[in-house]
Amino acid sequence: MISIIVTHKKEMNYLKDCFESIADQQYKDIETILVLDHTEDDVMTLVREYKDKINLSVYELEEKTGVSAARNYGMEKSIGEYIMFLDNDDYMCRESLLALSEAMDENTDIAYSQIRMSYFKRESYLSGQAKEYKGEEELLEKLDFDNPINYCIERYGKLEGITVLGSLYRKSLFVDNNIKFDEEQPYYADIDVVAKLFSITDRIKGANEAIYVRRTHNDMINNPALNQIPKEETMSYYFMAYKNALEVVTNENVKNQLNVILGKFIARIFTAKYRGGEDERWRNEYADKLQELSQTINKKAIKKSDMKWYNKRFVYAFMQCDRNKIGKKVNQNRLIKKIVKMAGDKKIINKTITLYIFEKMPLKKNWIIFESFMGRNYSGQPKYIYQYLQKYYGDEYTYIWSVDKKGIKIDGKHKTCKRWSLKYYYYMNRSKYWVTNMRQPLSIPKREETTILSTWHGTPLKRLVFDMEEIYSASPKYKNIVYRQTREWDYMLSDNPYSTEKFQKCFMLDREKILESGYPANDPMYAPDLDERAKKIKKKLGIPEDKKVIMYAPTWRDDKFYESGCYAFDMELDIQRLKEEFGDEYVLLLRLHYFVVDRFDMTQFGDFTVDVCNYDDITELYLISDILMTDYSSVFFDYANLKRPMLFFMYDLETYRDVLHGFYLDIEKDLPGPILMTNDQVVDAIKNIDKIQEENAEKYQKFYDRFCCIDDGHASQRVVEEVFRK
Ligand code: C2G
Repeated sequence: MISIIVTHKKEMNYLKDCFESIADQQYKDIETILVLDHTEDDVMTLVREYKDKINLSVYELEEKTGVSAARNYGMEKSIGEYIMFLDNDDYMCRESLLALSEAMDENTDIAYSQIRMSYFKRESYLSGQAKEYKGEEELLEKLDFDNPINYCIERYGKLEGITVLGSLYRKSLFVDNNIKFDEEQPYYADIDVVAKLFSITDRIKGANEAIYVRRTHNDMINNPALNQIPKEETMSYYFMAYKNALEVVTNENVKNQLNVILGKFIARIFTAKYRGGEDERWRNEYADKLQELSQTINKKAIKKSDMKWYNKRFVYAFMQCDRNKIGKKVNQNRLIKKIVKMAGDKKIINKTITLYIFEKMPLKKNWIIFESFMGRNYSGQPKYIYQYLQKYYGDEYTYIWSVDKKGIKIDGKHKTCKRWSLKYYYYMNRSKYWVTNMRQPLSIPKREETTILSTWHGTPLKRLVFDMEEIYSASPKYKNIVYRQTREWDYMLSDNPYSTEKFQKCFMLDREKILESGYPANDPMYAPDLDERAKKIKKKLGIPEDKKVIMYAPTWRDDKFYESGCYAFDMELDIQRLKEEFGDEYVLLLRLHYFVVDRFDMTQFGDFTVDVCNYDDITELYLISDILMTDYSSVFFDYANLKRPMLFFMYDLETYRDVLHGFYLDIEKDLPGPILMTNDQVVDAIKNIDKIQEENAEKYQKFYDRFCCIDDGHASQRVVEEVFRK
């Protein structure tokens, strides 16, 4: 029998996945031992659900606390001949236990799995929806699965990676050799245990079919995994773990691997902390301790390792120099690293020039740099704030636009700089104000006196950042990155009280930073000369005055990506059919989201369609549209200011809402127009658009009162007065 030992302190969602993966095993001769470590969660409902499915018994730690104590307790209670440790945030694939048990013959004491890292829950992982962990592929290529030391110790390159997880152990190994987890060690206790096990036995075998998934948490701010906790909190345990492990290891190879792991820590983590960290301990206590430990390093092991040459050189120097010289050595090492990195990277060269040259020049108090959708066009809130400033405060400011290509037409007196060019770094670093409708890059050195006005680009329907469970589209470190970016914001605009509430939560922002001003980009919808403006825009696009306009403006799909920021789009709308039905009366504008790079050949539809994917400013397109058809895009919150009809073509509603995103609104109840799933319904709705508008009148008014209650044509003024003129 296999005893699976699971310990639990918090995170119920994870625990369910973990249990489910046990229940799903092909191999059934198991018991599951759950040890609760003073949890505040109500686990009993889940326990009842899985009691029989996974042969579950539950124990609670009484006086003791910590994973080590919980695992030891679990071992004591186990009755299986074999044991396995499964963390409550991890899971296994179906075949795992069967494969491990098959590998465990009479000549084997330890059978280990393939370990995979993932940020995703089990369902996403198994269905292939989860993205691969960064660097996993290269790492796997380098590893020799059949070599246990290489696979179970060397692969991690850091102490916190070494783990007892994913392996099946003959329980007598622990009992006969009195191996236990050190209860004084809340962190890193695995290392000592693994080192002992690998010294006691070499009857260790890999089970290729067994896959153990270690989960990294995508929210390191609110829910860090053990290895995401700040180093300073765990350093004393780090030293202890390393020392204990070295003391028990008799196997030379394991010892060498531990040496390399310490060498990497000194060359990478320690040097970064020594220079950059505010924590003095890195320069005193930790430096001393590491120097002492470094005396155990076998230089040959470092020499043979995959460490970079300059890091090896640094470790040798570190082992020999006295404390007073460490600072000098660290500086040398950092300089070499920088030069090596700069050799192929323009961004790092520009950043270095910024730090060493531009940063020394005074800040320009009247310089404002604007950027819309990462420099792709002249649009959005930045455009209308800029126009207002130009009109009323013209020469008082120097206006700079960051653009990602040549040829973007911008009115008024201004300068431009190409995103990521040296000029861009120059203007960013010296400008007092940054106005952007997305997130600013963290790699641009921002001064303390710089004011960042984040205008954002829409009222949210889809859940954002900290309200998202899984992150499919961006880097799984997204939450952490956004957290750092939003700490730098001085102001964030909101279009309505609903957005204010959502932004506060999803960006973890203080209420004071949010300016509930309405959206400057919606000002033109209240302009007295709206009809005149619309006529001009129609003319510019070659649309006959007597033709009515339908704009189809869907959003992007997180799971249809080519690469970051470049997405595919499946055209589900039957344009040919619409042309046949409505070609005499309407023109169709096709406006895809700026992330979508797919383009459709629309020449076959003649005058019926106009491709406006590259048209700069969607606000202008709203002005000429008689009907807006969209899906989950925030465009409908803005367009509602015009009180014109809206249709929601949500052919993939279930996947989008239930798998990819999740919504803040109850769309069946709250949307001011019909949800359409098929092309038949679309045709029908357009035919009956007046009737639909009538039927939805009350709902529409409610929607308008909730989301358009602040917009009145003067949002730009409110923003300018508050941010620039106070
Ligand atoms: N947009 C556009 N054309 C589209 C879709 C969107 O020009 N077909 C522009 C609009 O200005 C819109 C903005 O991009 O307001 C945001 O678009 P969404 O489709 O809502 O998608 P996303 O970029 O994910 O932003 O709080 C809002 C969210 O952040 C959504």
